[in-house]
Amino acid sequence: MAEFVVVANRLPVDLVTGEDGEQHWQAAPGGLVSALAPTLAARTGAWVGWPGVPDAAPEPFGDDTIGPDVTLHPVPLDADEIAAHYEGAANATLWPLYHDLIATPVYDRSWWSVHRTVNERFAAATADVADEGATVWVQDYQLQLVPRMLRERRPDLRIGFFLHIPFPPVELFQQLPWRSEVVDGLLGADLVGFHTPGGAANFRWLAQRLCGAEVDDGPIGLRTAGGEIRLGGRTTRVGAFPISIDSAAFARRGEDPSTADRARALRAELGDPATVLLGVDRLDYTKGIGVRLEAFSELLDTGRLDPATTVLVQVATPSRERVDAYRRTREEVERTVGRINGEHAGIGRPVVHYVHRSLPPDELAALYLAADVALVTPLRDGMNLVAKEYVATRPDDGGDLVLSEFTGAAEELTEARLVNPHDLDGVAAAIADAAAEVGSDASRRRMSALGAQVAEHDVARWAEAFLGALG
Ligand code: ADQ
Repeated sequence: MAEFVVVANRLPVDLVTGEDGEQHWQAAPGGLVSALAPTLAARTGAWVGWPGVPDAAPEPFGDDTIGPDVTLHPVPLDADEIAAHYEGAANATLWPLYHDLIATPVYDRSWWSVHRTVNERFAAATADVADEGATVWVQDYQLQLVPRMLRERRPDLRIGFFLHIPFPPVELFQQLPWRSEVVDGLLGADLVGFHTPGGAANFRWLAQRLCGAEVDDGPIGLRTAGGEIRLGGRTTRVGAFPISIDSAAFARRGEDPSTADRARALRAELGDPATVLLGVDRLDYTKGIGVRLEAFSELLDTGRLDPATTVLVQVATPSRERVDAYRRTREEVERTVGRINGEHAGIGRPVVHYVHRSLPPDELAALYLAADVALVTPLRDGMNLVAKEYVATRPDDGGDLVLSEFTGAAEELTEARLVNPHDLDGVAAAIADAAAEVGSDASRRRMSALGAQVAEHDVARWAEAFLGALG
């Protein structure tokens, strides 16, 4: 039995099939794992999650990489459940609804019924592993029904929930046929955390409107649980807890001479251009990859950037490839890259270098160090860790950051060149200005301020603030 339980869509390890045809576990390192490892390791810990492949139902097992006393509890999903719950309700209903309807959400009743069943399964697995009075931290939009389901099974638990994506404006959220169920599901928690105060305020308003809760109307605190929602004799608190990264680890990589060597080699491989622009994203329609490609294209068309001395590197990790909107986004991005290169590249000298793969952390760090300007232009993003990773990897205070106002990160990284991703002229102007001012005192001062912000507010502080508020 565990005193501290993390519940997330995925386990911190993936079940993969090796070249020998045998299945084995492979660490899936990520921000969440490094943020929670200290808390998990300090107590008897458990992590409840899906192993990432259909029908896998292994017994719980220990994982020493996180801590000596940490047990992983796989929750099995079959292929139909993956299609209806994960690809359907989570990624074709909730994801687009919570990201401002950039794609049209699909409201499918059969998906939702499977979504409910899967949330029940996660709640039941958690109820089985949590000790009397344990603390449980449920993560993200796939599991919003879990807090209520778990509360009903185990009223003794202290339950926290954190939403990693934006919580939408109330008038958009009201479209969801299961809106009251979701709000009530979250109200099963003692503390519900969001990236921004705005998301928390939207949720509080909906709790009153849809569930008849009593709420206070004070300002929502940052890194504290200010807002209170009272329903059925219980109180749920809400707060804004902006997530971050392991800033020191990124800074160490940035300072490592081997990273600088690799960054120099990368620039040489790119043909030693005067200016390197960089985009790094999951290939997702929310990330605004098309926006920056169009802005770049216009700058080349109008001669404001020179294709002989400027390159754009776009690294896009394959993502959710079985969901239609993602297939279309990939086609659009690849068509645009082809068009720009067709119009502006020289023979053997592309102007857009497009990589549709995930890169290892060392290579990513070298790219961050090699880039003069990082382009982070989502149409909507809960936080955006790439922006924070880029500034944390630049202990030289070099580089520049063009950042969409529509990211959670923009509320903290206020010294970045903030842009409205719907305003193509504005995005193009910010890119042109950043390219013209590479290495200037002004851009160094701004990068230094950005680096200091991310160094101070790292992911350990995020986890401490949330768990401190949860009590
Ligand atoms: P994501 O939408 O996945 O996360 P983001 O915050 O940018 O977005 O994190 C992406 C991560 O993947 C970063 O750590 C980045 O380094 C890595 N990555 C991206 N492309 C890569 C590549 N080609 N190779 C290797 N690594 C790559 C969701 C929300 C965000 C929120 C996070 C955390 O959508 O808004 O910031 O959760 O809460």
